[in-house]
Amino acid sequence: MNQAKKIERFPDTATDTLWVNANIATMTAGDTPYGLMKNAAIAIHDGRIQWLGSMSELPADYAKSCATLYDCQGRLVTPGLVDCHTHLVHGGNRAKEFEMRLNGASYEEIAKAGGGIVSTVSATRAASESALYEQSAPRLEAMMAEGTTTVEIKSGYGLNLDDELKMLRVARQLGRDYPVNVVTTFLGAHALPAEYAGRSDDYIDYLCDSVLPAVAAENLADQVDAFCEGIAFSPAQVARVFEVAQQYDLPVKLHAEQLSDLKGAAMASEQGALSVDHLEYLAEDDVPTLAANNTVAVLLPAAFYYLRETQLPPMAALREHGVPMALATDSNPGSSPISSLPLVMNMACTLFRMTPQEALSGVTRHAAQALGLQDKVGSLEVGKQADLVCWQAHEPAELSYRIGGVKCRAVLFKGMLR
Ligand code: DI6
Ligand code: FE
Repeated sequence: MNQAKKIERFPDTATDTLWVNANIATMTAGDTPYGLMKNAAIAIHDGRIQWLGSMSELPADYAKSCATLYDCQGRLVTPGLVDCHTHLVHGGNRAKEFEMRLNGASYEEIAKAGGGIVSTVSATRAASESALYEQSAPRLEAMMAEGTTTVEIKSGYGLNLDDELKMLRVARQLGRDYPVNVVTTFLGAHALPAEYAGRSDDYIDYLCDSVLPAVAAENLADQVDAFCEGIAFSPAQVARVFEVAQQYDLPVKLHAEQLSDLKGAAMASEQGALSVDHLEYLAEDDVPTLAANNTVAVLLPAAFYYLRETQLPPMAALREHGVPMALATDSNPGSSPISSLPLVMNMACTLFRMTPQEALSGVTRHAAQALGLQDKVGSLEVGKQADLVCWQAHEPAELSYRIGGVKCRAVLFKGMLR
């Protein structure tokens, strides 16, 4: 770190908050594992990181001028966690379906029998905007308690104009009310609503002609996603939605290769998608396409676990080609009712054989990239937003090693203790 530059950046201002004696996993790119700085300090001013470095180099006036000083006592500090793929806003739950699955029904069978996503659609449509907010807020609070400071929230259980807008408004409102960055995603092409049964192309027309333009006009979505699957939409249908998204300058991403290989990931990557998500059935041959386009592979081990999937994503090929791998909860009522990113990290290590370092990169730097926010959050660097967690842990590997339950001692969001 170049100290002269740091001081120049914040000329005559005092430090607001100073964290000392920390083991800081900065998660910056480079050769140092975790970008780890032992016995280090971090100074915050105006919601941003003002200075970061070894205790021995800490400018004396920072300690004198700061309003609040935290002694981390050697504990681990990481960037606030980024959950880059969630379906947090939805009505109802699917505990009954969970029971059905345990009695032998498959996810696809449940979907074909009118259950699955479509049953959550009914509950979401039936909920008023305020009821939907009230149901969703506790899930956001649960995520925040586990160290999440940025969360992506998708629509996709409304599947008509009013209810998709309602979901996105709830997501935006949560972002205004809670100390967390919320990124919203339009996922109108999540499932075919019953009223369009047998007319999926007409539904895509409706999304492209009516729903997405209204979402864009109200500035309710930051990006656009779709579910490319046999039980959902074809790559050609997804491509039509992407075309309209691009007309509105909205970045795209895709649920791809979760249950079968439809070649959605390569198509999306070629269209410049920020990420392709799930990927258990991604062919090794398609991995170089992701690498060439710098598309993030978002892996969702909790959905893999919950559906008792056995097909692993092509981990070796993803690694070999240097594809950035992110991790997310996929928090949703059907295939991944989970809020904890640290638990997802453990699942990524045990189920996908990711290393603890890959897992932490997956919920910080690479997850930020999956949202196009890598210049703002996801690593601890001077000038970045001061979102960080001090854990009841000392080494970065502890976050992946525990099966949940690592406590946040303190969480800072935009420089404010929350
Ligand atoms: N893939 C998933 O795992 C979730 N959506 C998707 O496209 C499942 C959503 C649900 O079952 O409600
Ligand atoms: Fe999902």
